[in-house]
Amino acid sequence: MSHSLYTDETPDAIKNSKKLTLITQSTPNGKKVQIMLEELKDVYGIEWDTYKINIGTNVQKSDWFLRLNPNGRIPVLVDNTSASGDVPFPVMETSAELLYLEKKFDKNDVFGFKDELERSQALQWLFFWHGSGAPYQGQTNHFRHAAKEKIPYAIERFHNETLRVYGVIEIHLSGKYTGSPREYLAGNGKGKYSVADIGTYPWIAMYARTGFSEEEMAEFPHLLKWLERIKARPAVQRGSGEFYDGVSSGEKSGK
Ligand SMILES: N[C@@H](CCC(=O)N[C@@H](CS)C(=O)NCC(=O)O)C(=O)O
Repeated sequence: MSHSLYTDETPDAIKNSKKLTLITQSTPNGKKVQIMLEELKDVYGIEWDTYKINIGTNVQKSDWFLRLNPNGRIPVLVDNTSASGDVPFPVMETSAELLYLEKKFDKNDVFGFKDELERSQALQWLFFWHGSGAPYQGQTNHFRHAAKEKIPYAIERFHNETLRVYGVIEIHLSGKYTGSPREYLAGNGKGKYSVADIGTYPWIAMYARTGFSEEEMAEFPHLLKWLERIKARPAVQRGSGEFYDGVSSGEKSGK
């Protein structure tokens, strides 16, 4: 390879793929893109390769990975089919990845919208979770479960902010101010299952692991029903399922 996005260290499975490759681990962020690919498979029969890593080894901080995503985090899409010359096209940041996949494969807007205003709604909720949900819930996880020092203020702050964000989604789904309850985040009327839901669901689905009690969640009945509705989808179950556990053979440690 003459270009610098791949090196000798880049796993062959990624370099030599004739398809688009998802580099992932089955965390909430990984699941967003896993689910989107599985949904597109059900509608359009798309094919891709999956390369599973273990972020516990810090392989995502190694040189070969940082060339594909300087942020050193999963998931990343590497599209060898959108290559200019022999240069692959990498996509970082989950919401951008969902939109890339939507544009590339979802010709009938099954997971998006033709109408510009409905499309704007989907972007609003996708950005809302990306900017205001995932960072707070991620920090709640960090300070509650991972931090060596337990700092009560930090735990409480992020716990409460995440609950506030759940409350925003509850207001939206319940129709508190519009008089019309909704089933999904974006779209006219009751809404339509879309990238906005796919980008939000995997995080809220792990509320118990983050440390939210059933009593706290009972404040959000519409949010809980929305979770159940999405969980029932076969593509969501596959995208969160066993296939994505473990690592791919050939994964190289960054150390
Ligand atoms: N804003 C990023 C966040 C990605 C992210 O935080 N990924 C986590 C896993 S859920 C990760 O790779 N952590 C490993 C690390 O921080 O080194 C996105 O939406 O893609």
